[in-house]
Amino acid sequence: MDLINVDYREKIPNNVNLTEDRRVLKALEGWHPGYLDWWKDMGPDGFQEALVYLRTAVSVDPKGWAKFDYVRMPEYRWGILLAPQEEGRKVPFGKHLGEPAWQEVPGEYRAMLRRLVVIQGDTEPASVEQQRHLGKTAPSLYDMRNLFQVNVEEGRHLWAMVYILHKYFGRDGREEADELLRRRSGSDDAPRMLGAFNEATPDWLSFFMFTFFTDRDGKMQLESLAQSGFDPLSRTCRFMLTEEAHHMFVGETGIGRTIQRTCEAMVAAGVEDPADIARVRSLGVIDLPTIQKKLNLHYSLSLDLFGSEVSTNAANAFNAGIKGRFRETSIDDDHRLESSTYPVLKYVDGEIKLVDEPALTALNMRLRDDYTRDCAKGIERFNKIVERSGVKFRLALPHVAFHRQIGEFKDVEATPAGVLLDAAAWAKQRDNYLPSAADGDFIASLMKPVSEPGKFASWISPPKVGIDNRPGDFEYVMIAA
Ligand code: BYC
Repeated sequence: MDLINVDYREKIPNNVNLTEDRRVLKALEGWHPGYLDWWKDMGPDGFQEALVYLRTAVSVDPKGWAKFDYVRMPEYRWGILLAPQEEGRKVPFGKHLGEPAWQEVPGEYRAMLRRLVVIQGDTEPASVEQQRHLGKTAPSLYDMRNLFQVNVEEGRHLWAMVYILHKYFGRDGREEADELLRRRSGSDDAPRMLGAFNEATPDWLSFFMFTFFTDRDGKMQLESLAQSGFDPLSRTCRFMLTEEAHHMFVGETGIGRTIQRTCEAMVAAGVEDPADIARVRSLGVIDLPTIQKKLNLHYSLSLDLFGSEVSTNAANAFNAGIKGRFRETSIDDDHRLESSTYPVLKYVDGEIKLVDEPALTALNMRLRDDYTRDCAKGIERFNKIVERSGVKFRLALPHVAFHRQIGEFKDVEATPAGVLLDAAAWAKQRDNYLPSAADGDFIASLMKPVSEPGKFASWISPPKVGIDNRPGDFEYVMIAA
């Protein structure tokens, strides 16, 4: 069995030797029809028959792992791909530091591991559900194709977690895998597990913000799970990260192209004041203050995904060797954190203060700080686009106390600058900080589909290069195939 290239003769393409693993193969074959039903019900609405120019993973070799071709999405080959096993890999942190990495689930950590795998798995179909209506308002065939690429790969990431559940968790794993197909984003009875995955993605700017901010949380969480002493989880997450990079590319270039178009239109029309929203909007582009509000919303929702700043769950998972830090193996310390501290931003006696906490319980805060640094670099790239155009405006990440539902700041209100507000002042100011209903209506009015190859909606610039180096007028989606 070739563990680098994937066996595509099988119904479920894989590099985990499924043909030899009858029990798991049978369990996955049993789960497959329910998955397809879910995809048809909850996947991209109205485009199930379209031919989409998609990449499919055919190998886990970093040098050439994907091939591109036209595919109908329900026929996409969702496979199970793990990064190759590293000979002699050791648990890289926690109290088992230096012991051989586990190839089976350690009994004492079973419940903890299953919970993390289920939470990770739950986010993947949730995002497909959130984005299912967007195809109908795609600003171009290029963007439509990118949306569908992200969607099929989130579907594959669900497969990745379901494989782990079926292979390593027996009967309760099978039940959890079924539950992953039962919960629905935004449902009252059976919502998805984490807050941001129950929010609507009403328009394409939200989609780009989601892929910039929320997929970036995905990257941070996957990086931490890729460090796991439970080797199959580590290998699964390592390969998922390869695909995740494209999702963040879609977000970053999507926001960047939106900003670019706004600035170009402002310069061409001689509009100098970015706050002159009515004039900017009359040009058929999204004004920069509204882009800032969308950014405020999606960043704050994504910060909630890191859990509480001080968390015994996080400490236990680290101690156990189950979930590490971002790029754990490149950090120069004892990888046990028994006696070190980490500064945590807290709400103390009516003020926001940095307080030293045991580093072990502060792991969510640390990962969130790594995330914030990564986001901030992206924001600077956006500011360069604005600067180059000559428009005077700067985008910025809001303060971490702004608009939070989880953790230290969940019971207070703060401005994007981090100034605390009482409830009445917040209610008055809210629409200056977060998208208002009127902002939503304006953005919705721009969401007119454009389906002629090479053409783009008024509010977004074309990309610099095509996917798979295809020319500008390439037909990325054959809608009426
Ligand atoms: N919403 O100790 P605490 C991705 C719960 S995104 C609702 O503060 P902990 C993707 C928590 O479950 C990455 N509930 O937090 C992106 C716990 O409840 P129980 C997904 C929340 O456990 C785009 C209680 O509050 N992967 O891949 O240290 C597209 C106290 O928890 C929330 C992961 O997240 C919330 N936001 O950390 C597609 C990795 N936050 O159990 C995909 C796996 C906390 O006491 N998950 N709670 O009833 C984890 O590592 C951790 O569970 C969390 C929370 C980081 C989520």
